[in-house]
Amino acid sequence: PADGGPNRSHPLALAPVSSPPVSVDGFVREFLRELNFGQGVALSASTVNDQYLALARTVRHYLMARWLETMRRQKETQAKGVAYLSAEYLLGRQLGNALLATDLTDIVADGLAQCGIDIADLRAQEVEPGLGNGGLGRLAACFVDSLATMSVPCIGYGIRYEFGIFRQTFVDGRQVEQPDSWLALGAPWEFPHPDSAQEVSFGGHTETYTDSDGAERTRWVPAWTVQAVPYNYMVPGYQNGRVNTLRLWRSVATERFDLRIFNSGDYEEAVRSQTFAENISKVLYPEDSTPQGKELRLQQQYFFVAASIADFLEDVLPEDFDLTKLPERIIFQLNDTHPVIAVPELMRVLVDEKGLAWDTAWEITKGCFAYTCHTLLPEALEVWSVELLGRLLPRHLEIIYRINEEFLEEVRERFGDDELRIRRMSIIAEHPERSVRMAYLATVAGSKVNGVAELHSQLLRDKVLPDFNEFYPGKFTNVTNGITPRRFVRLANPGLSELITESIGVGWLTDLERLRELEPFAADEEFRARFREVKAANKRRLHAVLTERDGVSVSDGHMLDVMVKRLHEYKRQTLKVLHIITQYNRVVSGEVAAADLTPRTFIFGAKAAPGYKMAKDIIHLINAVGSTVNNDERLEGRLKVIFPPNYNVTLAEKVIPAADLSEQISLAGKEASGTGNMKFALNGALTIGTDDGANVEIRQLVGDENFFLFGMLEPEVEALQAAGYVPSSYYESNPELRRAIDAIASGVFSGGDRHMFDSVVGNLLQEDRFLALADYAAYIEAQDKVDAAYADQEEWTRAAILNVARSGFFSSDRSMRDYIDRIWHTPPAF
Ligand code: Z15
Repeated sequence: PADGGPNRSHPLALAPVSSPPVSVDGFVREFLRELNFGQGVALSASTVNDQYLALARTVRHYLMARWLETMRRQKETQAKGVAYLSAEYLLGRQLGNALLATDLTDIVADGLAQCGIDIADLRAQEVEPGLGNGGLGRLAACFVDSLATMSVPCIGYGIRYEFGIFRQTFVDGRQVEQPDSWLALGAPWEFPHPDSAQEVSFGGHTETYTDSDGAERTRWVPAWTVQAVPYNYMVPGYQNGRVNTLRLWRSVATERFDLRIFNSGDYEEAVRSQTFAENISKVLYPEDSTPQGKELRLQQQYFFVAASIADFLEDVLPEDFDLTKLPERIIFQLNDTHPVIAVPELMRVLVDEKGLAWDTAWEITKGCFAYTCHTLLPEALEVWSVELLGRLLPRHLEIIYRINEEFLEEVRERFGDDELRIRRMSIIAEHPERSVRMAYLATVAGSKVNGVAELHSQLLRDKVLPDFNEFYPGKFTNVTNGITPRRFVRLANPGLSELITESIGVGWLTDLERLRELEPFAADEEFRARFREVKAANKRRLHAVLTERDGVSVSDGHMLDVMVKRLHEYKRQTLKVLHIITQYNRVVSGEVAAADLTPRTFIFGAKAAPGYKMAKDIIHLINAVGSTVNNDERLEGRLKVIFPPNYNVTLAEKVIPAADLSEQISLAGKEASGTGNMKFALNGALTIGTDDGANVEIRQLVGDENFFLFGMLEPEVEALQAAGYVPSSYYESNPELRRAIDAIASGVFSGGDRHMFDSVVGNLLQEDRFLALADYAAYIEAQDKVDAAYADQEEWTRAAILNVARSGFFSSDRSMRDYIDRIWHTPPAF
């Protein structure tokens, strides 16, 4: 064309090139072509990694036409969509999911077999992108999966950390962190677009000036700038021909910045500045729900959010877009407070750069954001010191101050000069240092604020943000979390999936409430036998995985009792340990014959934040109890403790389908939702759990008789704490509890060392913030009931089947429908 641009009307450019032919021969040709021409090796000379990379690239070719088509249609229709803003996406391995989405699993397995390759070996080669810590990051991954499957327009925005969540190892039972070099062997799923980089600036100062119309305006004069380079990932819907986009940002030094320093002659400084810029997306902060207030973390947050907003406004929207219509085109969903700096950023862009009036910009902004809160722990609510925020983002601090002033003015208009209320509701806290309360900013700016389970949303309204709930009637809502059944049932549990499909037909995977049709099968003896056989096969598979991975075995015929989640005191892994020790003591004291114990294997999986001392001490204790229990012959092999290091999505997919019992034992009122709890129920484990988070809804759905409830309710917790909780009184009045704690303190699990676990014991007896001792008796009683129930395998299986049949509600497809109906108003767009 005359203007030198691409010829968009070339006949072959009108539509994306079609997908490669879907046949075994066609696949083999494509695969070998990738291996030879992409990877540059002959099949005979290729390594497993070569083969894996070639396979991944072949499979992504099959998705490419659909991806391009999805983007083309979205550009054309400009249908309203979601921009999910999340600092974390805990994706898990991509290959299996891509094969499932394209329905190519069998063709690919056959084709590889013809090449003499076992697909399982290639699957095992993939290093999962661990770009998240735990529940919050995995939730984001489930949500984008569901939106693609439901054909809802969505861009996921986040950070391409060079190092994801650390790899956990144990040395003498203690956690040691290793860097997660997930990119080292190649990154076949990502598409970098350095040409679409955005600039993100920091520091400096603001100044006022008079524009050409004579208006007083402000501009930000930043001190330094980095480039944000987008890396796109495909988010394929399940066999629906749609592929959405996940856009993760990587920081690199700007050429301009480098050159300036370079030209000044300071080569070393120029290289240093490059390192400095690249630090921003270097590593995921490993604290799950305990923000550290580090400057680099705020840099990360602003970095990805500023790049995303610029990307959306400059590259996604058409050039002539009327910005006052923005709320009709996009909703920015804030995944916790981590991206909340997006609020003043959008204001800055609209007012300072686009020249809109403040009030107009504020109306737009309020219509474009919604906020999800994921916690109730006060220490998890993010605040940034005014000193730091003002130094890094001076214009944003000014904007936050003005938002706060106008907001507090509204509060005054409504409630008069109620200074206590004003101080309580101010976005700016004065003590212990002047700081910005990010959750308040998000609540003021958001069109909606949601909690992640019924109980959590209620407590959010009543306990965490009651003033705001009063001030903004109708702003608060609930969306109970969910999980994607594609990954956590279909991929993780093919045996169960096949049994389900044989029984109720296809279609349940995208309409999970249809699992209800399994209910009558709970009464069918033959079905129960097959269900048990699936569980047994999953245990054998787990045994094979753990033998290969860690050299440990899962004993045949044991109940598999699983507690997998981040290590946090409120989740109460120590309560689980006290139960194991109690069982141990019952046998070594002679009260219970080993032969009368229900054989149980306890599996733990948990990473501790590297700076969280108590959590690391608890990991050490679990490992110590494990090695004592596992090596004590008096137990006759009837109790076993396994703690495979580095629990991640990949391991979860093997552990959860094998579980009989799911441990969800947080102190009532502390776990916002939990999502592991849902994965277990959907894979036919029974839950022993407190009345907390989504456990409440699981129990209501599966029925009390199919759930082991124990422990204080949230109001009882409140009351006990108000009355003054004295943990040692429980120790003194419960002999079995005393014996368990004494065993730790007397060195039973530390080769006679009486001080090794002082911190854990001292904390339990003197502080016990999460009331483990208060719930101990009830927990042991419930566990004894579990043992009794397990003895009747027919009844147990019946209950397990009903757990599956009645948990369809916990599909993240349902969560997405709720977000769409209550918050986003973004219908599917085909
Ligand atoms: C995180 O993983 C969760 C909450 C947080 O505030 C942070 Cl910073 C990280 C978890 C909740 O603890 C869990 O209960 C919930 O299920 C999950 O988010 C997803 O909502």
